Amino acid sequence: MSQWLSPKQVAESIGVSESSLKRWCDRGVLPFSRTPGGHRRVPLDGVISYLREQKLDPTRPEVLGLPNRSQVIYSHPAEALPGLMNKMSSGDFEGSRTILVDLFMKGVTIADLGDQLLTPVLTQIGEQWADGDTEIYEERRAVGVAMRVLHELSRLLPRPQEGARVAVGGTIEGDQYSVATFLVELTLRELGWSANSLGSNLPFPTMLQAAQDVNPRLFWLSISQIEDIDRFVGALNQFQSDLAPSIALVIGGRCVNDDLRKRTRFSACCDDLQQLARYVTSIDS
Ligand code: B12
Repeated sequence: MSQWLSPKQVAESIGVSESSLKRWCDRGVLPFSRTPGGHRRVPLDGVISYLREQKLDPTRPEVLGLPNRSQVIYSHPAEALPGLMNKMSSGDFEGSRTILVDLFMKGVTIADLGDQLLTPVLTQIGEQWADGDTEIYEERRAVGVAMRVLHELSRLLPRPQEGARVAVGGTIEGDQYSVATFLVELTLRELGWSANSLGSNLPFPTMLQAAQDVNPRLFWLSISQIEDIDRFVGALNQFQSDLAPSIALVIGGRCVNDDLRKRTRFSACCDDLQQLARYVTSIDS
């Protein structure tokens, strides 16, 4: 699916005439650029933002590369939880994508999709694995489905504007978890940041190098696996004092408990993505 669409494609997808669509472009309702031949081209993320803000249902979602909603549709994350659990645990990518992308199009934020859907679903799958009711391959498959849908949502989010605040982050050495750090990236991007997850299993020296090279406003760590707690506390505190004072260090993740909070230094410690969203909104203003 191209990231740029002709006015005809956008008009078809929304269910308005091409001439109305061109007028919307000219009145600034939708962003657009012109090809060297002078034709208007509308960025996909601009159309998606417009539909989300106006709470408009595209009449032909497939023209925008969105799932065709022939299946049961939900209005709120809580309603969708059992259905998504079912789809993700059976490895049904299309079904999971339909539920999550549809909620996103209805205006549900990435933070809420993560906190209220992906985290509870993966937690439940982890519990089933621990009880011997789920195979390892089923857990891995569910993570694969989550990552594929998140990649799709990433494509639908607005591209950062010139001068957007920059954030980078990832998971620490020995920590192979990839869903949470990607969710942090997308949560920040939805809030207008230029955010990039550096990925998983990153030694502290390379994260410090990244911080020096990129000079972000915010550096996040998602902490789901700690091999040696004392060594980790020392390394994290060293990292925090080596970071430029202008960089906010934000930590979160399953391993962040009261003991760790007391022993480590950071700018903010968040239980979930909603808290992160509130924190960045407070430093933005
Ligand atoms: C998928 C998974 C894996 C996969 C991950 C694959 C991948 N590419 O990501 C892999 C294969 C690595 C794995 C391995 C293991 N796993 Co595992 N895993 C899980 C599972 C099912 C899901 C984790 C997940 O992605 N959750 C979704 C994310 C989004 O949720 P989250 O991390 O909690 O993040 C939320 C918040 O914490 C917060 N957050 C997180 N990070 C950050 C960062 C910032 C900045 C902010 C603001 C917020 C924030 O926001 C998120 C959204 O709400 C969990 C179940 C569970 N309860 O989490 C078990 C689980 C964590 N695993 C477990 C175990 C036992 C293991 C293994 C030891 C198994 C083994 N014997 O090999 C190994 C450990 C390997 C290692 N060295 O890390 C246990 C841990 C038990 C314990 N007491 O610690 C769990 C709880 C399963 C269980 N119920 O027993 N696992």
